[in-house]
Amino acid sequence: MKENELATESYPLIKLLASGQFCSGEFLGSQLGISRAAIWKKIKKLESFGLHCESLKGKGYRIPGGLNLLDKKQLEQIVNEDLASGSVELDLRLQVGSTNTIALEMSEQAVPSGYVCLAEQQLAGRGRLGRTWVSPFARNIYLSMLWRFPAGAGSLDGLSLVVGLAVVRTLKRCGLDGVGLKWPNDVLVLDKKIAGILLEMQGDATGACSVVIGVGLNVTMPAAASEQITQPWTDIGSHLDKVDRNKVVGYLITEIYNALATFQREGFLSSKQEWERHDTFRGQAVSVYLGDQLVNGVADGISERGEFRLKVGESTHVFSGGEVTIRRDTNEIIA
Ligand code: BT5
Repeated sequence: MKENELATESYPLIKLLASGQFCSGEFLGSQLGISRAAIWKKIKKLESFGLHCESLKGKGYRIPGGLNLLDKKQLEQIVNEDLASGSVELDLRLQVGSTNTIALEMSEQAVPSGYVCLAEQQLAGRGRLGRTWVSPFARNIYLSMLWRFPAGAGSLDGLSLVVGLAVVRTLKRCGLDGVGLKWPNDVLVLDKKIAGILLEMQGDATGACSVVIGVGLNVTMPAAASEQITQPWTDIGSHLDKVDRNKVVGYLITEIYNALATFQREGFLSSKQEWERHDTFRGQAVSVYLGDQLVNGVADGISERGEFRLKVGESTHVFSGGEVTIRRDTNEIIA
């Protein structure tokens, strides 16, 4: 059985246990039309999603703390109320390799700007330069939006920065303070990474192109999964008591949609000041890694096209996206 088939098969049971309350084997069996022994077998399989299920004699089974599952109807309602103009097509999946891969496949069909693939879990979530995005089941947000740019790739300077701002606006609307940006694609809260952005393009520099905008945003990261993250990280749940994942996703979708529509009309320049207000590295000693090459200097904001500016002595170097990784000049290890 393939992994996503297992997810589909297990989902009715996951929904019954999502409240976090104890459910007896008998109740679960009657709801799903199977025996108590079959329920026990299914409960064991939930471990493969990183879902630990407690069992107590006389009470039954529960997922401690419960799960805030994504709900398509609820999401559509939030997005429809929140989006002033335009429209979004929501494609909600349980388990995928990468939502970016699905959206890239959809971009080859006649799907318009605003198509969104969301998943409860990614088995091969990816970051830039072949890095991994840790994507446990039903805890965080994994989202990819497709956008078509008729003017071609030459018009996309600063796009990932604008998406970063959309994530910042979302987090602020949810009530989070201390949100900042790290060029080109990280969103930080009090210097720890809470979200990452991965843009993948199809088309060429001169003709029309399609861009898949992938965003991973941590909501309530389980401890076991967090052990795989190779740099300081955080999630919304560490800063706010109550988080409604559907609300966060709904806001995130409308903020990204609005940011892309504005970017398409106006380009990056109108967002530059807002980006600079959230720049966490400005004025700090940093190292820029360009493949094997290393340049040390002081972060000096961004250019009008959204490039990273680095002061080295009296001169200023400018770096555009792609192969660049920036680290603070400390001993901390940042991937
Ligand atoms: C990114 O790459 O930050 C882009 C991440 C984009 C993820 C989304 S999820 C939806 C869509 N589908 C995908 O397959 N991808 C996109 P990068 O700058 O290369 O950062 C990767 C690094 O971030 C890793 O090497 C880890 O150090 C760290 N990391 C991995 N998972 C993390 C997480 N959940 N939270 C915080 N940091 C993480």
